[in-house]
Amino acid sequence: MTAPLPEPYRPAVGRLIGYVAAVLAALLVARSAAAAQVTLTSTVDQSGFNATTGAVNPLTATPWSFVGQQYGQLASIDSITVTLSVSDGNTGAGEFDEGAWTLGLDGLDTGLLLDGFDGGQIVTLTIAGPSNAAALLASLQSDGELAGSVIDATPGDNSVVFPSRVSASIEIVGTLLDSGGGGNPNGVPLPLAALAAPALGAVAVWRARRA
Ligand SMILES: [Ca+2]
Ligand SMILES: [Ca+2]
Repeated sequence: MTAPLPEPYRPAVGRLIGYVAAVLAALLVARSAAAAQVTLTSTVDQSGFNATTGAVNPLTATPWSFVGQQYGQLASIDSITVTLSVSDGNTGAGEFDEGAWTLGLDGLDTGLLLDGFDGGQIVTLTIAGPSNAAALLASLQSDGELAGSVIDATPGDNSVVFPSRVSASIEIVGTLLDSGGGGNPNGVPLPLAALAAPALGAVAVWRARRA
């Protein structure tokens, strides 16, 4: 059996490379943390729409507004969650409009299926998606607002109400632009010193042990 080399013979340069790698790894983690996600939220009154569905039907009385939130710094929209109330929706399981309704935002079809709104009653649901994320982001960033609608792929067949005395809410989770792109108050990377401190501390301990 061959005994391992005594500790002092292990090349110091190899250890230093290890510590440098640890610092770089910490920096990489910090970079990905800097590409942070934010959540934008808005709640507005529903439209009070009370009619037979057309192709696009107004859901929000006024557009959902994100003014004052970080919509301008988004690089992507990652998820959209909407809460709305519908009276006599007929998109419940087995009902005739099941699979036919999707959420519209500024007229764009998000692909969020609005199933589960049963006929004959007011139902409030929270549903998450979406598709068309890039186009939605562009429309959001044009004015900070998104008007909500219900898109009926089979229009003209469903008498519904989007009651006006309740509100509809939306939550948008997006990824902020990399702070290197500038102007992002929430994406400021940690100072290098803060990142390197743990690794430098480890080096100091190592050196003290060697002394
Ligand atoms: Ca109906
Ligand atoms: Ca329909």
